[in-house]
Amino acid sequence: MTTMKRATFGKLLGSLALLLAGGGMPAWGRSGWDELNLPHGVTNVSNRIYALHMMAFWVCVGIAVVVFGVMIWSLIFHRKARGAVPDVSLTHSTKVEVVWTTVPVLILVGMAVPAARLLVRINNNTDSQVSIRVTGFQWGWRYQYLGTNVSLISKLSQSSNLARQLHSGLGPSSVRHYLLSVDHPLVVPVGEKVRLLITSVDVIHSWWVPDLGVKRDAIPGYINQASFTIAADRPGTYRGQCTELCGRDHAYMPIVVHAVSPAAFEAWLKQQSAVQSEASAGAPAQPTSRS
Ligand SMILES: [Cu+2]
Repeated sequence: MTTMKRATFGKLLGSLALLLAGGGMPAWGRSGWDELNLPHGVTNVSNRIYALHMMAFWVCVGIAVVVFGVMIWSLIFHRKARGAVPDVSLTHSTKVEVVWTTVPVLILVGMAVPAARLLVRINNNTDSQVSIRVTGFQWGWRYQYLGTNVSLISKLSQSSNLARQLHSGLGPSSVRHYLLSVDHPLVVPVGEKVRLLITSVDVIHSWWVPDLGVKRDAIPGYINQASFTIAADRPGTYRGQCTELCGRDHAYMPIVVHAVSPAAFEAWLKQQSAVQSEASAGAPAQPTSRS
């Protein structure tokens, strides 16, 4: 092994050791590692999804360590060079068969029970305080706040839209949140359960915001439900994308959710309602954005 190869190998081993120890990666930093992993998110459900994901991850790591450990140990200590001779008299062992059947069954049941519990929780859309109809279309989203006259058309922001075009004079790196920003974000209150009624007017889309733990298909002719409650202490902006390949501009219909306090949400809804009532009385509706 050359000195360079040895140094690279040493760096890799060092990084792996730090990673397994749960420490920060020297080059990536904590945020870099977080970027590679599933996000914790800002809802109770997204946190539970994360915990379940990590549990499954460590179970897989444990299985890999045991399986590869036994395999490597066998390769080293029972190789022909050491004089190992196959035991041809051994045809089967009931004891071993019971063990290798029971252990995986117990592992699977142990993972399936919390997963099923979480699925039931994810699909509980009752007792929501805010209901919003989400309609996917080529290429954007329409949000209608049920019980009000407020509705928004949310499309890729002007800056991202320009930067994606050749010879526009604007480069992708010059745009903040390139392809992840919109003209009119969805505004929701924190600490309240928001129910989404998701559908589509043309092809299948999918509404996906990882931080909310929500990913639901928007299917023409069907209404799928999803709900989330953003933690009261986590107002902010959360971004997502259409995650069903829906055609030419599939990559250009992002989702942006603004989570604000319930009081700010009520004020915003009132203001939007007044603006849109006025607009519908005269010119075509043109909702204003909060951001
Ligand atoms: Cu789409």
